Formats: sequence, C-alpha cells, structure tokens
Amino acid sequence: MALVNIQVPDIGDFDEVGVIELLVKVGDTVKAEQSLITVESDKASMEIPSSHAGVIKELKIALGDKVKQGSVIAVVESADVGTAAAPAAAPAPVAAPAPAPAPVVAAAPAPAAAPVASGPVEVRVPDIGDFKDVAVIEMLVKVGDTIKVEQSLFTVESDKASMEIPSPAAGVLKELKVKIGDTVNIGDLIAVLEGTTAAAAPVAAAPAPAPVAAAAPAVSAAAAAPTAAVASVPVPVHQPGTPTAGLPHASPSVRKFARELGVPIDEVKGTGPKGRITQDDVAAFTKQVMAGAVQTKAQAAKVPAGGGGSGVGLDLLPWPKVDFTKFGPVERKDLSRIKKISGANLHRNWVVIPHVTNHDDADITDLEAFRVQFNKENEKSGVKVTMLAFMIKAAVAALKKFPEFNSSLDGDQLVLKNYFHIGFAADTPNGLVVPVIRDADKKGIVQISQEMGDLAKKARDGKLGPADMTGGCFSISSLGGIGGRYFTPIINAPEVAIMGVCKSSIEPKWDGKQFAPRLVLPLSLSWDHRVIDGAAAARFNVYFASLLADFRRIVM
Ligand code: CAO
Repeated sequence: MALVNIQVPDIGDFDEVGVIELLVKVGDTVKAEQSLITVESDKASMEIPSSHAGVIKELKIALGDKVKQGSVIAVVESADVGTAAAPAAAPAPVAAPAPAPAPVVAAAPAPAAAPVASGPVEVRVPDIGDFKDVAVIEMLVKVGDTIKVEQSLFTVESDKASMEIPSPAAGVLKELKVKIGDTVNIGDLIAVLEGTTAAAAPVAAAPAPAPVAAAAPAVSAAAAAPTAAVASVPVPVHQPGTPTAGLPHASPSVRKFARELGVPIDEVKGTGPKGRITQDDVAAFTKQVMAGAVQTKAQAAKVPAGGGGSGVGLDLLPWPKVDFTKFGPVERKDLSRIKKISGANLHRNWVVIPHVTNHDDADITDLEAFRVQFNKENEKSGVKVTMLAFMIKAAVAALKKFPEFNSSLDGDQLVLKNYFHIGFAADTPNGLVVPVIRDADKKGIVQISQEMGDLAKKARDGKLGPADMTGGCFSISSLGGIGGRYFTPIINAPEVAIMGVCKSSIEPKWDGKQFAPRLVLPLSLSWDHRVIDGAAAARFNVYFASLLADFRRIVM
C-alpha cells in the first residue's frame, strides 16, 4: 500500500478550470478510471478520473476551486502503484496524473491568421480521440445565422463529457448536416459556411488533425488553431460501465443558464434523453419555484417549521392547486418554447428589478403628417417608414443625453455603453421576442424601418438567431398598432429602462388660446430605480416626447 497523489492531467490550453462537482468523498473506495470530480470551462465539462484504485484518504480540492494541469485532486491509498514509478517505501505520496484524457472533441485545426477568401467552407468534426459515434444533443445555431469564429455550433455528449463544437470560421451558415440525435465521428461533414470573413482556413484545406494516442498525456494537436481554447480540452476516455451516480446530466450551456438564474441544477429533473437536463427543464423549474409550487432545498431549509415568513427570499404561499374541471370543461396546452424561456426571464426581471413606470404623452401630429406624406411620395420604393423607426432614433438621442439609461448594473459598478443597439418587442405566434437594431445611431429612418421589417418577419417565421436578439441597450415595446392607453413594460435585463408605446389618438389640447385637435401618443417608460432616479426618468420622457413633437431637435 502507498499513498498516491492523483493529479489533474494535461488539460491542454486551459489555464484554469472550475471544479463544479465532487463525485467522491473521503473514505470512498474508488476503482481505477472512476470519475473523481467534474470540471467545467465555458465550453466544455468533463470528469477527471482516478489513475489508481484505492481508498480516498484526503480530498485536496473543494467545490469552486480552480484547477490546472498538475493540481492534486486527492490522496489515494493504493495497492496499485506499479505504474507510478515511485519507490514503494516512499513515505511521501507518489505523484500520479490521472489517466491521460484524450480530447473528445477538438476544433478543426487551422493556421492562426490565414486570410480566407469568400466562398463555401466545409466544417468537419475535429479530432475526437478514441470516441466513436458521439451524440449531438443540442443545436445552438440554425441555417441563415451569421456565425462568428469560435461560436458554438452544437453540443455533443459522451457518457463522460459534453462539449460545444465551435466554428473554425466566420460566415453565414448555409447548411447544417447534423441534427439532434445524430451521432458523429471525426471527419464528418457537419456544416457549410459561406461568405467567410475571418481568421480560419477552410477545414477541408487544413491539415488533418494529429491522431491522439490514447495513453499520451499531451493533447494539443490543435493548439495553434484560433479555436485552441476549445480544441485542446481533454476529456477522460470513456469507460463503459463506470458509474456516474449523482452527476446532474447537462451540457455546459445549460449549466451556465442554471448558474445565471441561481438554479441548483442537481435539483432539476431532466426530461431529455437518458434524463439529461435541458434548458427548458431549468426554465420550468425556475417558473415552479417562482410560482411557489416547489421549493429549492435551500429555501426549504430557511422556512421555519409551522410556516411564518423568514424574511429571506419571497416566502410566498404555494401556487393554488385547482381542479378546474370541477367548474367546467377545460383543455390543456403546452407552453411554447419561447413562452417558457421568456416567461422565466420576465419573471426574474420583474422580481429582481425595482421597476417604476412614468407615463407621459408626445404630440406627434406633425411627425405623423410627415411620415404619411413621406410614405406616399416613396410608395414605389417598397419600404414603409414606421413611427417605431422614429422612436428608435429618438431613443438614441435620449440615451446620448442621459447616458445612465444606456447602462447595465454589474455588481457595484455601472457599465456605461458607447454603442446604441435598440431592441423592439415583436409579437409572434409563439410568443414575445425582442430583436435588436444594431448601431441605430449610424442608421437613417428608412434603413431602420427596412431592418425592422426584416427582423419582424424573421421573428414571425421563428428564424431569429441569438445574434439577432442580444446586445441591446434599450428596448421599445409598441402596442400602437393594436390599441390601449398606457401599460407597464417589463425591463429587459440587463438593460435598465424600456419605453412602452400605445395607440395614438386625437385629443383636444390647449394651445394658449383655444383647444386644438392634436395627435397624442401615450408613452410609458419603465426604469430600474437602482440606477435611475425619478427626476431623470421624467426628464428623459419629456425630452423623448419633445423630439417626437419636433423631430428637427434631433440634429440640434
Ligand atoms: N398609434 C396608432 N397607430 C399606430 C401606432 C401608434 N402608436 N403605431 C403603429 N400604428 C399603426 C400604423 O400606422 C400601421 O397602420 P397602417 O397599417 O394603417 O399603416 C399599423 O399600426 C401597423 O404599424 P407598423 O406596420 O408601423 O408596425 P409597428 O412598427 O407599429 O409594429 C411590431 C411592428 C413588430 C413592433 C409589431 O408588429 C408588434 O409585434 N407589436 C407588438 C409588440 C408587443 O407585443 N409588445 C408588448 C410587449 S409586453 O408584452
């Protein structure tokens, strides 16, 4: 018997990765190759196995620690030290890296700065070591999306690791050759990109990935590629039958999503294949917790027996359970995917952000007359200039004048943005989405109207990608085409304000001498009281309304 230090093996280009799960405890008897811990980067999670069989004498790391190659995970008392090349009688623990993990997935290697001509680029499965038939469990992009270098395309999963496969090039995704449930192997064609603009060389033209010897500790076949951070992630070799008891089964992006919402992922029931936890499962869990239908273990521990508020968390009454059929016939319908996701986000934003809503009116008589006249004159162009496009421009001017409205909270700091991406709520058959007009400060009203039309169509067709809906600074939610007077829009976190707009109507306005009929647009500005004060919000609304009343002010 000897004490063996089990170390983190070569984990490629990763400096440090976080320990997210401990799979064993002191006193446990472990087999060689049994998983000890799970580590995770932003793109991959993997289990680190023990190099030796024996009894865990000491755990050298804790949850949340960062580890890298050579970090000692545990001290194991082992009879099996033949491979450790240490004197049997040595009193000090023998250093033994965990078995060499072969990379399950390595991004396609490519020369780092090779310029790429426009044209189709075939993306193939990179070196996946000894693995065969790795399952595709999650698609992260769709045809038509504009892809950045290193943007994750989809997630693959073996029994021991899941990993997002990044794109080696930028461009528009023309074809996806895989779908959920497919299994892939090294060299399989997975996608075709077109109109590439950056960094990586076409995979088809790239040198074949160096084969990874199963026993070799080093795994940096793709270290020079732009995707090296992902490419060189090693994961333990699959050992059929090795237990993974207690490990919540979820992809890195789902774990990240859960962490962002503060959801204890080990309490979420997975409904995916083999009990895998999906993003929808996390959203549904969040919804149940927020509705008081279930409690997390932490919440349960805080609520005193016999009830009574603890002052911690919401401590709400459970959601009423009603047998509606007692009162009349009912039908049940599953919520759409968009509704589940947006519901969880809206609920979090409503609960976390101290909202205040200021209502005001804008006199848009002249602007609407101009808009109608302009559209008449330009009927043949095919582009209709909308009132919302003017409001986007007005929002940009107001954000420039009141920069705290163009910010996000990050702990104790305010992140002030020097760019102007404006989101607009779009109603679709499947639910609410908020596409974003990028760099609205650099675009004219006609271009904004055109882009909004395109994005609204994409939204209705369910074709918006993540890039269409992220990075917004401020949102506008217009119910103007439908009706209503005022409402309370919910802030689209991490933004700090949102403008709600209702239907304009002719109202009598006193012009100093008489009542005159004016076209009045109702405005409802919701703002985050942690960042914005009431006086600033009132000023923002007044300024915004003054721009719509006389659009010439926008260039002053
Ligand atoms: N007052 C009066 N009429 C208005 C108006 C306003 N504020 N805004 C638009 N209209 C009229 C337009 O004049 C147009 O009428 P015509 O067809 O007769 O010309 C009609 O409403 C449609 O307007 P539009 O084509 O300009 O579209 P839009 O820019 O108003 O809206 C979009 C586009 C995508 C925002 C909209 O289709 C939509 O989805 N709105 C709903 C957003 C939503 O659900 N918000 C709530 C979020 S909180 O749950």
